[in-house]
Amino acid sequence: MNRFVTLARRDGVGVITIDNPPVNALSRAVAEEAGACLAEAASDAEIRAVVVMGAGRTFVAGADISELQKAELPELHSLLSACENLPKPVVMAIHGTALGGGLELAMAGHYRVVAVGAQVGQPEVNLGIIPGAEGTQRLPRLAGVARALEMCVTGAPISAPDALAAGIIDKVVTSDLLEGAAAFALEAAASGGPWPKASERNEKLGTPEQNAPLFAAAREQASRVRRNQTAPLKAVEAIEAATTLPFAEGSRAERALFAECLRSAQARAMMHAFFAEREVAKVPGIEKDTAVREIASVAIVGAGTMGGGIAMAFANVGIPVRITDNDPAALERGMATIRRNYVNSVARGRFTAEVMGERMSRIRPQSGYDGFGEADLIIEAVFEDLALKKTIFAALNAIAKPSSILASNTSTLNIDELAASTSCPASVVGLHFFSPANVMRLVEIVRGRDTGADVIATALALAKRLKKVGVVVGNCPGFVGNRMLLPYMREAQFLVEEGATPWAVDQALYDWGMAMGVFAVDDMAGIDVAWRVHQAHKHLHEPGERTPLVLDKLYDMGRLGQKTGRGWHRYDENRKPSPDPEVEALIEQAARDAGIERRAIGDQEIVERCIYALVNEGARILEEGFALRAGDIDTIYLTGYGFPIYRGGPMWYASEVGFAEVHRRICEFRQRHGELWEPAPLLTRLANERKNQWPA
Ligand code: T1G
Repeated sequence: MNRFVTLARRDGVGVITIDNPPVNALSRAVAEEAGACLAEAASDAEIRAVVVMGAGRTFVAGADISELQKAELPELHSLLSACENLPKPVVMAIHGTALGGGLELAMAGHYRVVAVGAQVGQPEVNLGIIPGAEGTQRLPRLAGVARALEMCVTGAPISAPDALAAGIIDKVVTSDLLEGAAAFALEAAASGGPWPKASERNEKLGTPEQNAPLFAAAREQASRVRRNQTAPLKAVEAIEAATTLPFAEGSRAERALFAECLRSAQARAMMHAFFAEREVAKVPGIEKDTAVREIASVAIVGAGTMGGGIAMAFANVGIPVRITDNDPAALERGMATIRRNYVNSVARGRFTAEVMGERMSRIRPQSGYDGFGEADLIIEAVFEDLALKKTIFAALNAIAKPSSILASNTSTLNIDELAASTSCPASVVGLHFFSPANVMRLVEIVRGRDTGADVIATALALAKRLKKVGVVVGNCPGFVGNRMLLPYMREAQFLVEEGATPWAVDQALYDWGMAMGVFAVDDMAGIDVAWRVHQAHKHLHEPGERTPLVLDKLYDMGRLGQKTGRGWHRYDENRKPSPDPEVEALIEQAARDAGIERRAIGDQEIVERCIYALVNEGARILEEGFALRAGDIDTIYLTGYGFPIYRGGPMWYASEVGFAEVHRRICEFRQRHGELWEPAPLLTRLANERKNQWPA
């Protein structure tokens, strides 16, 4: 008895339905059962044509990634061949998504009929692999080399109309999909065949002269948009094989490249990241049926960079926003920035001026708190000053409606202290967005001592609605992301005092994969912001503890980063950074005055001291319970701090290096640099127990 795939007979059409919730992943069992249904349909004289479709919300969203994670090679070739060589027309009826192995299965059919709103794609590079079920061989034959390269190198899905125009699908159905597909299939059957096989279509494969510039451009694009990632380049290689080898040989070449990718550290890291990002939504005490408060309107206090970006994030998904600032000029500047950002997006063709108009119309600037009493959610986004925030929370408490949620965008301050300024601590939560808030996917959802389960559930659902990743964290100074960032930035500053230059530190971290170097991030966010965080955390330092020497000097000199053209680096009018000899001299002098011996420092030490500082603090956070899982910490760094996806996040990276080795290096750093490098007890325990997995 099949568990996942069924064959139904419908007026001469054999309807094969794949039902493997939630996304009909093509697991080994599903592939086997589908093959059996095809064989049955082939031998049933009553059946003149076959329609294959998915049950529930989508067609097939790919091979089962949990099987791939075990480096199990999916065996799909026999199913694909059975489809393509069936002596009856096979029509793939696609709704929702046909991704990865799902599109590859679809392309093995003779025809593809798609519902409006469906998307198709080869997103395998997002998992550090390439299409492994003949997708790199059939797609260029259906859509041409250029389109196939675009889809496999970027991994971005395309819409039904684009897929139709590209020749990937045959028809977009506006009415009932099964109806439309069955009719299409019977028409094809009536034609008597032969029915088109993508594997035999060579007319779009181009000539070596035509293709050479395409492959060169695709390799350049792969290196640029997916820096240091191997899979996109392997995908280009596989498509190249499609243009130079017969189908069967090209498919063998693809399978070899696929196997190579599947067994790579990058694929392990990116599959970890895939599941970790989905796991963050599973929070103990928050069940699928936990009550969620309705959020139909939002109000924001503070129209600075963060307030403005947050307003855009809500307006972009259709939620009206009121925004106020006690400084009318700041409110005006904030609205001008919002408008400028939208104008830039229209200019880049992201959406139309009409859409811009709709979004702008949802953002209502105002002075004072009129109407704030109607808002379902009020977010305070003023600069980091506890006293000011407490005053604002007390004022909001007086006007907010009982069902309203009061949230703070603070990046470091104590949520319980803010909640204590209200009479409804259960409705108080931290919603820590990342700059630019209309772009960055991460939202740290800070759970206070009294924050209600319904408020956490509401925040998680809201993050999904904003197309962001909400990660629930505990209420400690700096929460998770920024708390780990402090030792990371501390080490970077110590490294330059000991002999490296800010430029060399940034280059080493960038080459290792970080989206930006630590000093470039400081300069972008503003040295004044880092200075304020530094001041706010001074009380955490032990007496006599070594602290960075130069940041305060830069602040005192008005070197605030990009916005003043000078920070750790120097910036030209296009904000292009370059090394600043004045800062290097300033650092040398500060080190000399502090009696610090300077020496040559290599990239490996730079990377290890910065990344292991992250890991060590992450381990403390985990054992103190301020993060639910190591995967949550990884997701925070991957979606909020520019950590390279192909390294899986700091905690995953440490488990790949091996806890014993990370611990050994940390002990060496403690030996040389002191107690700041005291290894986290959890890390010491795992290293001693020779374990390489963080506790679940
Ligand atoms: N395998 C296993 N589980 C999957 C899965 C998959 N392919 N896709 C999704 N899930 C689970 C996910 O973990 C979550 O589980 C639930 O489904 C809902 O997902 C041979 C080798 C389809 C766009 O890369 O992009 O085919 O947390 O929360 O936001 O060449 O899921 O509920 O327990 O993301 O609506 C290629 C991956 C595979 C697509 C839906 N395919 N999936 O998004 O839901 S490699 C992909 C997605 C391959 C072949 C190769 C998205 C989605 P849980 P969700 P969503």
